[in-house]
Amino acid sequence: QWDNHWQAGRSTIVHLFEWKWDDIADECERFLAPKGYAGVQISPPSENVIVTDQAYRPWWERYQPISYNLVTRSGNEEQFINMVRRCNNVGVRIYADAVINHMTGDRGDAVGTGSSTAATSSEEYPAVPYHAEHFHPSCSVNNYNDANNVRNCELSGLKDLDQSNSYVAGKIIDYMNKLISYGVAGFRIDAAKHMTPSDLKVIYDSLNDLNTEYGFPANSKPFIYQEVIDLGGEAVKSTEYTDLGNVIEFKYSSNIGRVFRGNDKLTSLSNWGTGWGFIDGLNALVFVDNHDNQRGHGAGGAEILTYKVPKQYKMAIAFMLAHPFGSTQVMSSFDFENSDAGPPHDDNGNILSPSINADDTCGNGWICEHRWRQIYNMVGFKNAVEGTEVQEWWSDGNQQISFCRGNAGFVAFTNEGDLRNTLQTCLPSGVYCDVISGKLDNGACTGKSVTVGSDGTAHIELLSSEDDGVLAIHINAKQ
Ligand code: ARE
Ligand code: CA
Repeated sequence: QWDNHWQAGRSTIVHLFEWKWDDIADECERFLAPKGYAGVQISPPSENVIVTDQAYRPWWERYQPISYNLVTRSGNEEQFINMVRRCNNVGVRIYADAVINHMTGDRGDAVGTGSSTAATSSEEYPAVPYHAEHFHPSCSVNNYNDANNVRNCELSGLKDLDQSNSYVAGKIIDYMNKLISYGVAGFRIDAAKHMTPSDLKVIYDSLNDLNTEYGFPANSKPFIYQEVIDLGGEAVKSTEYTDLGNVIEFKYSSNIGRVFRGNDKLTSLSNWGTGWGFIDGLNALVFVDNHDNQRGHGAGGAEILTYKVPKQYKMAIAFMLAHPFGSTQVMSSFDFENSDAGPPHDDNGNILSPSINADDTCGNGWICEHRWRQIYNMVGFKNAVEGTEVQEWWSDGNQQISFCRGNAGFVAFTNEGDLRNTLQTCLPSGVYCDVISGKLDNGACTGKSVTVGSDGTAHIELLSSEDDGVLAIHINAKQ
């Protein structure tokens, strides 16, 4: 449950938020595998209610399941199977977002993306089937100081399943085992905070081993990462879930945002990790932003960095990928102004595919942060320095830092002022390409280059006027 099943030489999960299955399959082959990404978090594959009372179909309708049939705006069951096979074939793992805490909100007689119907007000979901007896009595999650309220009442009015009921647990287990049989490598557990750890343990313990037909070794357990928002000061603690699997460390997201927004000094990052009150890195899944907090849902508020603040955002992601803490995840968004609006779509509500520009970036309303050079090249950095430690931490005592990863990589940041300094890079002598301002291309650097001397030092220049506030070099991008 803790092994993320990343292949050797790969790292980082990209959340292809609201992407269609066919597009994800293409993306695994044409981009994610060649760039060294380890996996994809997909939007919930279970059939969801169609929300009809808004100006557009909101992204969040996918967090209101109406059945466990695999048919959504992302595609149908056949397309799902095909995606997981094609991604696994090129060594990219698929992690499914499992919405198992609840079903829909109170939406009267409702229809789902696969034409299933439900009488939501009376908690009748015939396509599972679930009936009223499978849900907790109605009450609202309104007191985060009371674990029973958080777990046994309705989050945002969503009909709250009773996972202590063996029939309910069985339906959830069947759903997750179906996804395992199709080759997924694990699950994000949505709203895990709102479920009782002992009930989750029963479910996780009943999951099948990963399917060896997709290249997983025998006896592999699915990777589990649980959404437990714990910024402190509430009844439910993330440590209640670390015995069950990984937990998303939301303190990481809010703190890295605060620091790189300039509200704290980069020098304070010297003890980044458990020194900041985070759970242990081996238990933690981390990111700069996710689909909730990038738009003011969930937790973290104005501290969260997103694609809308690109310079600081890329610095924060570069720091995350340069630092060894946690299993890393990168957000890949569609452009939004309104926090409820769904993905780019046609007049019939069908999701549009991203277009791909000549410089690898996306169009058609898709941001594709994972295709930004500074981001995918830092995934390459992370892969190059795998297994090494942070060494030779340097700072100016304020907003400039640098450090080595073993003898494999070196990174420098400035969030204020020009950095001009001779620094220890820990690298063998030679000329290295900065993978932020460019890359190594046919033996030459398309961006800045750094000359490392025989003592491992180099003159580093990183000016506040540059597009990016980070410089990164590693052994796989040596001239
Ligand atoms: C939508 C409408 C609601 C409506 C409801 C039912 O927006 O107005 O009442 O439907 O009809 C997402 C959206 C919700 C949406 C829901 C269902 O964010 O807006 O509701 O889908 O369509 C808490 C939870 C945490 C949760 C966040 C959002 O603890 O688990 O809230 N995050 C996950 C997903 C979300 C998803 C759901 C759960 C539901 O990532 O995308 O919701 O499946 C403090 C607490 C946190 C709390 C936070 C916000 O910080 O510590 O625990 O997070 O406040 O309340
Ligand atoms: Ca619950």
